[in-house]
Formats: sequence, structure tokens, C-alpha cells
Amino acid sequence: MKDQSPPLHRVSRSLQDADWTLQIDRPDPGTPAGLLDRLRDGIPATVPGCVHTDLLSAGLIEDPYGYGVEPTLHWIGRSDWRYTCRFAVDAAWIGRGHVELCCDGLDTVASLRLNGVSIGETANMHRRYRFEIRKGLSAGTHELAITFAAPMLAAEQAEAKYGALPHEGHGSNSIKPPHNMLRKMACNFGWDWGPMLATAGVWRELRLEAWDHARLGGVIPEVVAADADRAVIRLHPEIVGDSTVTLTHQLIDPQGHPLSLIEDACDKQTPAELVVDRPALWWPVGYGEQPLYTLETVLVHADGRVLDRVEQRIGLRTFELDTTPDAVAGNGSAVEGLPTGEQMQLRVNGKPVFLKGANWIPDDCFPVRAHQPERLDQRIEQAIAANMNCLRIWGGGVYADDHFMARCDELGVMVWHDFMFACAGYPEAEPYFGEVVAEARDNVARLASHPSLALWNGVNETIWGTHDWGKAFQDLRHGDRPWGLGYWLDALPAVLAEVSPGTPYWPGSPYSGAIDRHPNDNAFGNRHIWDVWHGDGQYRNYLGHYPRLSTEFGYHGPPAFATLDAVLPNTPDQRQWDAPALEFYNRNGGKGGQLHTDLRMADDFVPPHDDLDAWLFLAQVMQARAVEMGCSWFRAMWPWCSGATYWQLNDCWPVSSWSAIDSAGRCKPLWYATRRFFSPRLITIKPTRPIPAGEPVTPLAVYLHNDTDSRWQSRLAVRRVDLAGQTRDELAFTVDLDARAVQRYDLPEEMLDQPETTALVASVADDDTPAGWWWFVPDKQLNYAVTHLSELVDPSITETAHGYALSLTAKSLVRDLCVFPDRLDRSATVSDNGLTLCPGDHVVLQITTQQRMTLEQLTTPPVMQAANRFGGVHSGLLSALPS
Ligand code: BMA
Repeated sequence: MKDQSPPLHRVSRSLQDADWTLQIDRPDPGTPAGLLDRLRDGIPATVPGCVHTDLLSAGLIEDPYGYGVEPTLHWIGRSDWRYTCRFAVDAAWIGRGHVELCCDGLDTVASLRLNGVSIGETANMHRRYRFEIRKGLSAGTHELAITFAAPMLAAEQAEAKYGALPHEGHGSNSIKPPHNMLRKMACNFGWDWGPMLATAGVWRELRLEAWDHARLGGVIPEVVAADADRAVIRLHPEIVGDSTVTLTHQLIDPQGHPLSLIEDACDKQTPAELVVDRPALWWPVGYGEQPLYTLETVLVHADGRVLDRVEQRIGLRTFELDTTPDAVAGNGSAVEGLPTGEQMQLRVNGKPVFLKGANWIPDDCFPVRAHQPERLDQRIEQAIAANMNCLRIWGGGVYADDHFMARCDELGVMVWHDFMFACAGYPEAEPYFGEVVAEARDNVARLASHPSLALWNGVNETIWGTHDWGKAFQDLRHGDRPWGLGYWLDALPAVLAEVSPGTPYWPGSPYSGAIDRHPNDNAFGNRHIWDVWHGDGQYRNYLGHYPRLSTEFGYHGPPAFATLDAVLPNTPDQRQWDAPALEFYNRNGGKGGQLHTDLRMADDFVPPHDDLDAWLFLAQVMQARAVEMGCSWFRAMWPWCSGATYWQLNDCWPVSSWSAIDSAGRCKPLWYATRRFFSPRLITIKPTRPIPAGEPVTPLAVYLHNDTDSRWQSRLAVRRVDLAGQTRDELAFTVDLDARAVQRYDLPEEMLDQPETTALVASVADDDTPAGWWWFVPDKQLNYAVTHLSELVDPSITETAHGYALSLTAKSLVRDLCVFPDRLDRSATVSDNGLTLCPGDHVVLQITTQQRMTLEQLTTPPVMQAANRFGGVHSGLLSALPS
């Protein structure tokens, strides 16, 4: 009679299409009077979504990213809002044992009512919630109303309740709400690269689920061992409801062949284990393949009927964090003068890896837009194409999206994941404490099956702040009042040990491994290196640092011109380097936005204040040069240094920031430079030891970092060239370098004289490893032999299926050559940028466009640019210069 019984299995139904309405519930006094009636009556709303995007779709507000708009929208974050929908339920649902309203993301302080009766309250954007609603359900139509308290007021009220704790990060935003007081995406309250657009809404899926007897809360596959012979997966299922059920796990190999099928007694003391002989191991990109197995878990009722089924794609790998004390000073690095400390090395399947990557921030101010799959795919693919193997999910945003993680699994990106804490002290009193623990459990469980999840990290910067930031932060360290350390040292590692045992954990970024050691120590743990950008140093000062792992350092640069052009008013007064509009789209704190960039530009150039195009180009050049300086130096230090994840990969709106890719997905020159300095094989010219700021950078050496599994055999040529690119001296070395190793080739003193008239270039003969360059003095002291683009390169153009191929042959020494086709067609892209070439070097740039472009357009400023135009005596005389 089985067939006639009602279904027992879990069924779900999205409420996305349930005809949603948004109403203002308690308007802020600053709410525009003309909108009040419409907002009280209600406007059509989208779920998932948020208040800002709904108001925008209804045509009631301007684009929040428009010039000057953001400060006019603060009333939205100071008002209460209500989302309402109606949905029908039929008799089949009423007969089920459980009917739950499942909310994967409510932003943030919400109360939920079904047909006017309260069903629950929430106060954490980072958690998933389930509310049992079966009792209130009858066949027919129901009304669900979710009221969100004004986030800015809720944060202020929480601050009054818990007591103020310092919060940083807002940059030059005009208001700085206490982002640390709510469990909500901190940067939604404004950051030093993001506007203050505090919003509310249902930001992830909302659905009904019906089930009987029991359901699967999840299954955590803990890979306890993985080597060439054998992998062992320990299984941690969570069964909700009736425990008189049976559970089976089936593993399917990457080719789709079923492997072992096991029954699970669900005994926590001896969890079920799956064993795979000769497993296909998962590796990060650059270390091997990313085979994914399928793990299917089925929950079966005593009568044989299937209650629930969960399918996950998993990878067989182990991650460990190795913090072994160094056996010798420098830990085997070719760089001299390094002390003794502790390793800070991630190991995958027992093998140490060098992390090459960047920090991830929410890709849009409104999380629902940030999590569009195409957008996540594009960004992750851009990271991979720039030779990155790691992304750090920074703690001021949101926990990684499932789709994001799945794509990282497929492409081999290692994910360093912060818990959501950044740049602030945090209350440890209830109910805040309970919220943090619940959020940690939920997200650790949700992400545990992803092979790309490499490490969980406690907090961004607060521990460091209590040593080096202002008095308010330092007082925390010396006072009695809890400020979050209990989460990072105790509560979070305890959750991890229980929910996802074996996953590496580190209390902070930065942290040095011991609470009584300075958290930003060079020889221990990970570092944030901000004395260059925020501390007013030249980018050459990166050479004074010797981190074991740099999880942050960065340098500002403007977005692509097309991205700025879309938002800047088109009037001459707003098209100046220091115009109010440029300042609006720059939230860097401290010395201010544009001025700060200008001061740093003056390290290498005389800033061209009369030419915005040139100023933007040089700011981007400075950014690319600076990050290259840091990352290639840190690579030269391997195995002392185990990685560099610079600040930051992406942006959330059209802003000047530390990012490599702007908010429209356009790549800055830094992105192209990243592809070179993170290439599997690196050639770089650097000092033989760390150089303290202000000291002469000498002696120099060429370092080769072979970050591949095969031997590197080649011939290395090091040439000293004059400013026309002619060779003055040449040295040759035989290269025979082990896999995953660094070799240093010292340069004699006579190669290093005549700093104002020469540069060094190192290259290998038989592969396409990018050449390494060294410039002794800044451009403002260099008289490049050729400064006019027309005399620098011999260009020709041919049409291709997707646009044009632009061939360029260098006629002299060409430095930082860029082509910006987005100045002619906003959607155009170019295959390479920031090229430094010697006479005779030939490159072909692929330009993708639907539009007609001429050779002259493509080879004339501001479409084509080169640093040669801004060297030596020509600096600052731009307006007098022909192209
Ligand atoms: C670090 C980060 C961010 C910030 C960046 C640039 O402090 O953790 O908080 O945006 O530097 O200032």
C-alpha cells in the first residue's frame, strides 16, 4: 500500500515568486515627503533583494552609485521596512509532520508574522533560520510579513546596550555607524573603499519546506587522510527529528562510477568512514588537478521510504597549517639576514604551497547583486587568469556564497576564510555571544564540504589594532572589558573543532602565534603591511619587510576610465585630479583620497596636474609597480615566506581603491602585472637582504622562483641597458633549478653603477617567463631616450573576428606601455597591458570590440600611454608635449 501513502520525503517550495510588496513601516524624518504615500501604500518588491534595489527598480531613488547620491539616501538605513507576500498552501502540505519557513538570509533585525501572528525574530544577517509554521497553516492563502528594524538605529541601540567599543574602517565616509554592534555585513555601513548604504531585506532564498519524521541537517565529510594510496573520509551527519531511521552514504568517483556504499549507525563516538584506494587527489591550481567526487547521503524510514537525500561534490585532500619553529635562521631562504622564527605554511596533502592571491570584498554594496553567479564566476576566473591560487574572504563582508565555493572547488582556488569580524572591538555579552556562536556553527557546517576551504581565521586586524592603533584600541588590551578576544582565541576554534574537526584555524590576520608577541611580527605568523600606503612610505620600503606570509598589503589606483566616465559629471571642473567628484569616488581615510595618491605619485613622477588622463594613468602605474615590488620580493624569500595575498581583488562600486579589478569587472594595469609577478616561474631582481627604509638598495641579485613541479633548466641573461634599451653589459648564468625552489644569482658591483642612465633586465632564453626589471632611480630622474609614442613603437593593425590585433615592435626602451580601448568603446578589452620592452621586442595585443577603431586612435594618448612620456625633464611639462 506504500504507493498510496502521502510522501514522506522533504519537499521545498521557493517563495521567490510570491508577489512581494515593500512598505515603509516607520519612516525616518529625513524621508522625502513626496515618497511617503507611495512607500506607505507599498511598491512591488523582489526576494531575494533589498530595500535599495527595490526602490531603484520602482524609480523612486536615483542610482545609489551616482555622483552625490549616497549621502541623500541615509534615510533608508534609518527607517523600518516591511516585506509582505501572500502564498497559497494546499491540503497535501497541511498533512505533513513539519512545515518550516526557511530563511537563508535576513538582513538583519527582523520580526516575522504569519497571518498577523508572530512566528519569530532574528538579529543576524549571517545565519540561516527555520521557523516551524505547521500549526498556523490551513489550506488556503496566507500572509507573511517580515519587518526589518532600521539598521542604523538598531546598531546605535545595541551600542547603548552593550557599551561602545572602538570601530575603524570607515575611511573618509561622512558618517561612521558602529558596524561592530550588529551581526551584519560591516562594510554596508561604509568602508575606506565603500559608501554608507546601510540596507535591509531578504538577501538569500526564502522557502517553505515540508517533511515527516526526520530530515538531514547536513553531512560534513572530514577528510582525515589523503595520499596516493588511500583517502579516508569521516562522516558527520546531522539528523533532525526522529532517530529511528537509517542512513547510507554512497561515494561516486569523478568519472561517475559508484564506489563504496556504507550504512551509518550515526554513532558520534565512532563516526562512519569511507575509504578510497588510490584516490584522485584534489589539488590547488598549479599543483595538480581538481577531481570532484560525489557524496550522496540518503535518509531512510524504517518502512523503507526515503525521507531525505543530500548530494555534495567533495574533494579528497588535507590542509594543514605548519607552524614548526625554524631549524636554521632564514629557514633555507636565499635572502640573507633573516632571523629565526616559526613557519606559517599551508600544506596540501602534505605538500607546502606558496599562496598567490588577493583579498575578496563583497562585489557590490548590495549582497544580492554581489552574489549573482555570473559575476562570481567572472571574478574567480579573472583571479585564476592572473595566476592566483588563493583568495582571502575578508571579515568585514559576508561568508562565502555556495556558488562561489563550488567554483573555487572546480578551479582549484584555496580559500582563506575570515569569520566576520573586522577592525573593531566586539561585545562578548549575551545575546551577542550566542549569535556569534550560532553564526559560526552555521557557516562552518555550510562550507565544510568544500575542498577549496583551506583555513578559518578569527578576525581582521583588531588584535593588531590593540597594539598599534590609537588609544581606544590600545586601552582594550590593557583593560578588563571583553572586546572579542574570547571569540578568536576560544569560542571559534571550539566550534571548528566540534563541527569541522581538522580544519586549520588561525586567530587573526595578522597574528603571530602567541598573544604576548607583537601580532605583526616579521618572523612569526602572518602580516599586514600597511606602513607603505597608510604609513606614508615609498613602495620601495616593501623591501624592508620579510613576512612569513603577507595576508594584506596594498596600494591605491583609480578604476578603468570607462568605469569612472560612467559616473563623473562631464564638466571640466569635475574632470580634474582633485575635483570633488574624484574625491567622492575615493573613500581612503587619513590624508584624504586623491591627495594621498598624488603624494605617492610624486615618489616616481612629477604629478601631471593639468592632465587628468595622464594623472589617472600614472596612478595606475604606481599601483602596479608597488604591488609587483612586494609580491615578487616575498616570492624571492620562499621558503621563509609562504605567500602573498594582496589587498584587494575587487570593488563594490566605481571607486579609487587598492583593487586590481574595478566594480565593472574591468582590469586595471595591476591585474596584468599580477599575471606576470604570479606567473609559475618568476624572474625578479631584488636586494640580497631586507633593506630598511631609506637605506641604499644594494647589493642586488636575480632570484628565480620555480613554482612548478618540474625542473627549470635554462640560461639566464642579465643585461644592463641604457635608456634607449641598448645593452651596455651582459652576464649569463646557467639555470638548473629544482621544482618549488628559489635560486639567487648575485650581480657584480660594476652592473650597478650609472643608476641615472641605466636599468637592469633579466630574462631566460627558452620559455615565456616574463623578464624581471630593476630601476635604480625614479622616473623623475630618468631622461628616457625616446618620449614620443610615435617613435617608441612601430604599430600595425589587422581586423580579427572579435576586434583587432594590434602589433607593436619596440623601437627604443618602452616602459609601462598601456593601451586603453575602453576609452573608445566602454565594453572593449585588451589582452595585455603595462609592457616594458627593449628595442626589437614584438607584441601583439588582442583588442576585443564591436566598434570601429583606427590605428591612429589606438596609438595616441590617452588610449595609448607609456611612462616614457613622463620621465626626467619632461615631468610636469605634459601640456607642452606632443604625443
Ligand atoms: C585593511 C583591510 C581593510 C581596509 C584596507 C585598506 O585594514 O583589512 O579594512 O579596507 O586595509 O585600508
